[in-house]
Amino acid sequence: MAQAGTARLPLLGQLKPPSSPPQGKADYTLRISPVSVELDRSHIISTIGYNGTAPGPVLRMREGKPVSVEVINDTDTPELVHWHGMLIPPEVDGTQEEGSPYVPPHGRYRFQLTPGPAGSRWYHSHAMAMDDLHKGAFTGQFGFVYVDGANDPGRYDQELFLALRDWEPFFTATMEDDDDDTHNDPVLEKPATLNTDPNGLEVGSMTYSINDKALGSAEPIRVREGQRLLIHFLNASAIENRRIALAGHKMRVIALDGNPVPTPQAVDSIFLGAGERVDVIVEMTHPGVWILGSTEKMIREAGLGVVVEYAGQHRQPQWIDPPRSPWDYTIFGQPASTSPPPEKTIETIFEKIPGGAGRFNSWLVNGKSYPHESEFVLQKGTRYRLFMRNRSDDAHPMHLHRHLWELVEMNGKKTAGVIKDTVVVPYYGRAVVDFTADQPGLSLFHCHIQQHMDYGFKALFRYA
Ligand SMILES: [Cu+2]
Repeated sequence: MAQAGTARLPLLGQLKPPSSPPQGKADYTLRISPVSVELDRSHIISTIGYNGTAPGPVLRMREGKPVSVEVINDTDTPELVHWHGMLIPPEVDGTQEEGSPYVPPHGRYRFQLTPGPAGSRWYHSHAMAMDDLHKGAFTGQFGFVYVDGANDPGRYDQELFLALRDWEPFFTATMEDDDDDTHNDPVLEKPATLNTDPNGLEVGSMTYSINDKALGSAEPIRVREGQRLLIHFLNASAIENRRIALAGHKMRVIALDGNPVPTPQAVDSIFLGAGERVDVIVEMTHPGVWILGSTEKMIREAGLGVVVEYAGQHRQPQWIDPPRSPWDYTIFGQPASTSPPPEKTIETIFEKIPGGAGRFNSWLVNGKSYPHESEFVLQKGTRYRLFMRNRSDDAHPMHLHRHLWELVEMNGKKTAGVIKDTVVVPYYGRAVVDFTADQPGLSLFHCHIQQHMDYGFKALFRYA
């Protein structure tokens, strides 16, 4: 949608609130209903989406300005709309475990929320799926929320919202993901003896897109030499972590999970766990026709990419493999703090029970599956150091609802100043974050891979 004087959004429309909404009408309306997604001309899939599309519209909100969102559920399944990365109360967080109300089948629910903090947030179904791959995050119920505020991304000529996505999930014994890229030196949490029981089925996919189009079927992102692109990436996958590159270009990372980083850095590729966002600035200095997409050839060729075309250039889109350097959050941080660490610590240990849920694996937090009744009780106003020890052979994107955490250590490497809501804990690795318990009410802590969450990989944090 072209907008005079602001960024062009070639791949997604935006919903803006009317300047003076009519009495009784919500600022935004989201309608949950069946949709068709035309990934390419010969591949149209059926799923559930918002407002007739998947992803749903980019919702633009202003930090601190209360809004109402009317959600109308045209399906026969109770639904939950979660506002990922927002600091809002449990009643509107869209999470059954926290006691948020469902949007009833063929019913509606009006959210009243105050958007914040500023930056790239997103909304998605938080319904459980279990062994039904047509529910929850496996559907097309996802979209960006961009909260405008004091963040200054600098000058740019185009702003793009790109959601990475896989479709048509199936249960499989073999996984194709980029977890090796989470790097693993040292393997601080590798158990001395490994459970060698045969693994249960995980979820895979063979069809991918950026937003709603497979590589080659969207209109190219059209650029001119000398332009600067601001790209908001979201990994909206229910399943997998992903690495992305733009052939011929470096990307300057300016924000992680929507929060500006202390030390922006230009990198050859970016890595996003399921649920994570990365904002980058790209200088268009290398005329040609290029592919922006997954660094995995098979996944890129199965749809996860989009063409970037300079004005006046006409040729086959080119791909160049970027150097294989491990993804490291800490390069965007600042030197570790020398002040004393928070006195209160929370220990979490993640383990997989291969085949622990019949055909599937089950997952333990501190030796047990959900629920945890009394294990995690927070004192309001207290700052905590949270240790996440991953004693499994998968990387897990861990998310804590309604709070922001500051990265202090990744696999033994100290840092400060990187503020996130989701962190990929490398396999057999460790992540340590600090956070302040300043959001009373229940808060869900979980792996953002839908199947892992459904089969035990979650815990409730509660306030005393
Ligand atoms: Cu997981």
